[in-house]
Amino acid sequence: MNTSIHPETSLLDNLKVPAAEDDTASTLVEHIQALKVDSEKVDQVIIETEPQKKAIEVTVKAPTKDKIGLKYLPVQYQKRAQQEGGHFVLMLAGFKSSGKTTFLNSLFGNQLIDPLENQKIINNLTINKFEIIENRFKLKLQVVETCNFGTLIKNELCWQSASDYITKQHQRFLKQSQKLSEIKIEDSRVHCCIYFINPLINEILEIDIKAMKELAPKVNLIPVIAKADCFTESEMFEYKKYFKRRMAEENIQFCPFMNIIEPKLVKSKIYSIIPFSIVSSIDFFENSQGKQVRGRKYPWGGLIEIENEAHCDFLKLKKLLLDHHMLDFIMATDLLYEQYRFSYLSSKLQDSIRDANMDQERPNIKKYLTEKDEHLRAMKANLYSVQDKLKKDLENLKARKKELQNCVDYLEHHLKKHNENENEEID
Ligand SMILES: Nc1nc2c(ncn2[C@@H]2O[C@H](COP(=O)(O)OP(=O)(O)OP(=O)(O)O)[C@@H](O)[C@H]2O)c(=O)[nH]1
Ligand SMILES: [Mg+2]
Repeated sequence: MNTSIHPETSLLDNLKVPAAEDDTASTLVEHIQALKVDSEKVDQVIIETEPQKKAIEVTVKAPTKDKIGLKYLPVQYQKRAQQEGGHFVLMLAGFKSSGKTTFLNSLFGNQLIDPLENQKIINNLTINKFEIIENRFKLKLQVVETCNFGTLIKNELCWQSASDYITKQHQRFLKQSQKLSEIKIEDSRVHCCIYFINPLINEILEIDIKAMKELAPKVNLIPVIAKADCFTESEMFEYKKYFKRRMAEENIQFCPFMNIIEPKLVKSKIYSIIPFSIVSSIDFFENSQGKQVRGRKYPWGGLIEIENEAHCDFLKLKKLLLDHHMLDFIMATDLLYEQYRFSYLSSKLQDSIRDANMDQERPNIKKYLTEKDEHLRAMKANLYSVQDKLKKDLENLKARKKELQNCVDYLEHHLKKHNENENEEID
């Protein structure tokens, strides 16, 4: 229930609550009376009544000079954020020499990383940390860049290191948050991954599709067409159409978690523009209006101004990332992390349920095995006795055979003798 109170009249007169209807109402009245004392300093107060938790809005005139009141809460937050600073982890993924480092330098208008400098590569990734200060606000920036993408022997898995890195940071954050420790958790979860599509006209490489399919569900992924100055305006228009169609066919969704936080942002500032056409440079040139602009100048005299929205989408992406929606990316990362945590913990739970079931089943299995064991032992004993019996029978047969052989020998001997005697008598 919302009730507006005119400052000229009493709080109680304006409060449309039935007089002392129940305990809640009378408690509320006490609350309001107590508030009356301080009401001069308060602009808006929200009171929650127990147990129904109805919100009652009270509007009171307040002098502006005192910096007291809820309206100054955002100021306190702002002050605190200013003191603490922020941190952002940006991943740049894509083919070798697609312009990742030049894009980073252009984004911050500074040579943060020298593209020609040899970087320490671990697991096909380089990691650089920076502290960027703007108007006394400190931003800790961590940049993770893929290396050797597309140049490995097993190229079909070249995105694996980027994907593993993202998962590992979630794992690390989960492990650290499970520890009951006072130490502040170092959060290195990736807030945004800019994916540099290989600039081929009328084609998206299978490897790019596989990589985006792998990364899109894990991180706020933004696809960009690197070196967009290789495209004409109509080629770019057609390519963007083709890209959107292919992504729909492959069911690849970009920044889906942003939809929960900022559905309008996803539609208007991400989906309608992706893939962002990017031209990067940190060099300044004079444009046709005599203004110094960052751009790329070509031998035939043409100039592309990277921050001119008529030339490419660099400025739109810069505004999205740095000026207006950095916090949304951070919040969407929390949701992605929660999704990771949920699936990790539920798989752990399933494992322990399986183990518990095994524990329950263990006595039955043991009984079954003992029974089988006894049965086998009995069968074995039976076999031995049959074997003994057969052995004995064989021995008896052998003895009988011997006896019979003796009889045959005896008879043959006597027959022979008898024949000899007969022959002698005839002679
Ligand atoms: N034409 C054109 N060239 C660009 C653009 N961005 C970068 N380059 C050039 O592309 C080359 C490679 O740029 P890098 O920024 O080093 O590319 P990378 O992706 O960081 O390269 P690796 O770290 O080696 O994978 C350089 O010569 C850049 O000047 C662009 O928008 N247009
Ligand atoms: Mg690089």
